[in-house]
Amino acid sequence: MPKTLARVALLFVAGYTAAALASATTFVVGDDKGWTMGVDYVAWVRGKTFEVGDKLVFNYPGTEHTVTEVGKNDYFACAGGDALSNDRSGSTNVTLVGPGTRYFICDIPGHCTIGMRLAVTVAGGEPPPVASPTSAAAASAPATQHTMVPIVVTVVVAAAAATGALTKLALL
Ligand SMILES: *[C@@H]1O[C@H](CO)[C@@H](O)[C@H](O)[C@H]1NC(C)=O
Ligand SMILES: [Cu+2]
Repeated sequence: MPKTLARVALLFVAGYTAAALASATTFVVGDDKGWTMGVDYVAWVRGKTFEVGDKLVFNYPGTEHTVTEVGKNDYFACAGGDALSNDRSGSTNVTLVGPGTRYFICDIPGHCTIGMRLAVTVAGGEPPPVASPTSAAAASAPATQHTMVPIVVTVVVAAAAATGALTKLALL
């Protein structure tokens, strides 16, 4: 019985990953206008749903702008000095590898302050397969917990494998 449960958990994680990969969307930031001044990126984000595995494509003349990823505070302060990453190649692709908000600014002086910045929030899309076996184990006698351990380990390994698959996709 525990073996069956473990298989179900594994299938669940594998299925979730497959679904996430299959539905990956590529967003061209600013659409036809691209990454430039005079575009309202707050409005551009509005109404869009970003999911784990989706990709952002920034198109811009490489000498004129940068795609600089920063933390939340630096996003609001338009400060690129402590950047997480910086690119000015003219074509910057960013894969949204996990849930949470990511912040991008243009680090050319004056550009961010007049609106050349983008905050994208990725929906919390983590699979919850550990939840039921763990809470079931916690609620039952210690003897039952022993049989639950291999299931939890399997789920963790499966989750790690799924993360690995996502990471590989991110590198494509
Ligand atoms: C970025 O993504 C676009 C659209 O998917 C693709 O055409 C382009 O080759 C990618 N650029 C890089 C540097 O990977
Ligand atoms: Cu700029």
